[in-house]
Amino acid sequence: MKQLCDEAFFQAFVRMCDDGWQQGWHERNGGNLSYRLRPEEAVRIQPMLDQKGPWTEIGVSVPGLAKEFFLVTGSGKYFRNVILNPEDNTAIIEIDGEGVNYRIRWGLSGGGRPTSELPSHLMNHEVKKEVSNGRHRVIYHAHTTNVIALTFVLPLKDEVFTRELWEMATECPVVFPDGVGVVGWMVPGGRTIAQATSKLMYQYDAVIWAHHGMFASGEDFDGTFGLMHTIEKSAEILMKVLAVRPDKLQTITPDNFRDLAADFNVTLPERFLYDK
Ligand code: 2HA
Ligand code: ZN
Repeated sequence: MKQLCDEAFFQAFVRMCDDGWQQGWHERNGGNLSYRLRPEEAVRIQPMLDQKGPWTEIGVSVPGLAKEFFLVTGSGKYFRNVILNPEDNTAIIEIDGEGVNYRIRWGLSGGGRPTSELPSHLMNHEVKKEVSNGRHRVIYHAHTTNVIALTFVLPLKDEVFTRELWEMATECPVVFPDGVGVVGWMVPGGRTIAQATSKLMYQYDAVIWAHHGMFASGEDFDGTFGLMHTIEKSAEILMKVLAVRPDKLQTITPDNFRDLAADFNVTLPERFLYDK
């Protein structure tokens, strides 16, 4: 019989966990990943779903995700172990018809619960499903070192983070033309931070959590990992620049960005192209 681990989406999920671990973004049990299955994938895996766990409250209401299936990392599980034993470290969950409860249908073979950030993942999925007309399927949370460092030294404003990160690499405004959102420090793992983050997901594909990490959303694993990687690399360059010469000698100017936007067919909101 076909196994879940033969599915392409499952293999891409496991690979992405390992890629994130290799980048150094997942110390201990840090970070989490979720994937909203395509209808045909959910149908195909039904014979492999060997559990019907108890319905459990999500803690938030996501009616837009009623009856959807997700592959998620487990709470307290280490990204570095996912590739060694995916069945123990991840789970397939099903959302009920109202979008208020979930149940485990496969995985977490040694026991456990889905990621502690399930409210944020599901609220972000609900928003992104709506605004992308169903195209976005991946939500990724990582403890990206340089982005975290920046939240101690830059004002916690979307405009400032977006502009500074854009300036650090020419392709940045092409990769995240809508910019990045910033949430001030909040207690992780609950409804309040989920609400604040998902509100920003209407506008942005990436949201920074001050002194904690980042959330990224995308259509597939490559695009979502690539977005996280691009932003974190840009933050790394910015940290180096700030360490050596905070008053940059030269940079990419607002008019440079406007020229880039015209040539690369992207719209860059003028609110990020302010005079400094
Ligand atoms: O430990 O990253 O935000 C998992 C987390 C919580
Ligand atoms: Zn975290």
